This record gives sequence, structure tokens and C-alpha cells, in this order.
Amino acid sequence: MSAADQIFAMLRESSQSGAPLYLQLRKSIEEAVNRGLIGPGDALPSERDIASKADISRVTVRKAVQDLVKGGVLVQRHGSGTFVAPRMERVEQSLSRLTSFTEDMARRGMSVRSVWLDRGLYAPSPDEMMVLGLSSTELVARVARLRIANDTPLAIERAALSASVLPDPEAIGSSLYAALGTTGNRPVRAVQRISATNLGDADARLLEVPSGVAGLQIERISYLASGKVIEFTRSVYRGDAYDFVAELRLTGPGEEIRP
Ligand code: 16G
Repeated sequence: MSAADQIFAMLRESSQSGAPLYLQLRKSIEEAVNRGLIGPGDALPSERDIASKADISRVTVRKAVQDLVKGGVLVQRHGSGTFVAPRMERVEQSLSRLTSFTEDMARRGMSVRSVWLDRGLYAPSPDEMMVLGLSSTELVARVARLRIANDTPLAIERAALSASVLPDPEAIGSSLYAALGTTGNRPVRAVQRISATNLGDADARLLEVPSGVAGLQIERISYLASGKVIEFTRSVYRGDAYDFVAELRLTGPGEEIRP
């Protein structure tokens, strides 16, 4: 069956539902993609073909297609038509090991690149003062980067550290943890909070996804062996590209659960 036939078969299945036509069409295309009946990179039939075959108006077809483009299911290329969006190879990241972005990607054989969004010394925000234990007269070093693996932007990371630990944020090379390692300040423990977010316009543009799509917001507070907080990083990861995986074990009797 051709891609067009798959969509029309789905549409016939849903035509009893009584939902507005554009929603039925949108759902049919989405179903065809989710079930793998039409795959990443496949061309969608033209607006005119869908309209005439399904006997609905072109305006209705356009509305359904635009919704799916906004949602990242389809992509439109000027002059050549509408296609099923390429599927991202998802990156699986263990939640039990304290590794750096550079190490994580290198282990997978992926090339890493960062685009600097900001780096410098600033007066600390109330949050930074509290987490990093800074007074209002001390400075905070901020390092904000777009992290790119194999040419796909995966995350925006905004790290804050005490300026006493990182007096020259301009001087870190490609890895923050490697730079911290050279002065004996690489963290050994971290607490990470992950929550769902819908990407705002600016972050979505940097991550090359449609505005409003799902992302992961991650806050990492890292510690030295002494218990001192060394890093306070707030990141936004692409929801379609990253899986955080945690291994869970049954705690034995008498074993303490530490936060
Ligand atoms: C990871 C950490 C981030 C840390 C960075 C250092 C998460 C959510 N974040 O991406 O907190 O600053 O690694 O990476 O895992 P780098 O050494 O490559 O600069």
C-alpha cells in the first residue's frame, strides 16, 4: 500500500468518530506515522491529492498538516513538499553515573561541539547565592552552552559555579568537568531533578525543534567529596532525543535510603 492509501485507510477507520474533519485527518496521519506505516523521510501525498481522494477541502487538509508540522511530526521543505520528520536517534543516559556530556557522547562514538551562549563573572542571583553558598559580595561564574552531538543540538546547559573555583570562565576548553579536574574540583556526587517542560521560543529555536514541544528541564547540584557544592546547572534537553534511565534495586533490610 502506498503512503496515501495508508492514510486513507486510517481516515476511513476514524470517519465514524464525529470529530471535526481536520482532527480526523490529523489523527489518521499521526496514526500512520506512529504505526510505522509511513516512515521518516517518506513524502506525504500532495494537499490536492489528499483533498480530492478523501473528499475534503484543501483548507481542511492544510490545517491538519500545519498542526503536524508545528508538532514536529511532519516537516515542510520549500519547493519539494511535506515529509514525515526524520526520527532522532535517542540517547540513553544512565542516572546512576556522574559523567560529563563530553564523556557521555564520546562513549557512544558521537562527536561533540558546543556553541557558547554566555560565559563570564556576574553578581550572583538569590538562587545561586543559596545553592552555591555565596555572599552578595562574591562573584559567580556562569557558563551557558548549546551542546551538540553529531551535529544535532541536544541540550542547553547553564552552569553556575563560584568564581573562586572558576575565576576565568573564558579559559575552560571543551569540557567543564575536565577543566574542574585540573584543579581537583571535579564533582564526585550530584543530585539531579528532572521535570517536564514545554520549550519556549528561544530555547526551541536553539534546539531546532518547534516552539512548545516537550522537553526535559534538569537541575543538577554537584558536590565535592568534602560536601561543598561545586556546580549548579540548569539545563533543557530535547524530549525527542534523550532518555534518562534509572536502575532500581530492592533495598535490603536495615539499608538506609539516602536522598
Ligand atoms: C552534563 C551535566 C552538566 C555538566 C556537564 C559537563 C546533565 C543533565 N548535566 O551534561 O551538569 O555541567 O555534563 O560536561 O547531565 P562537559 O564536561 O562536557 O562540559
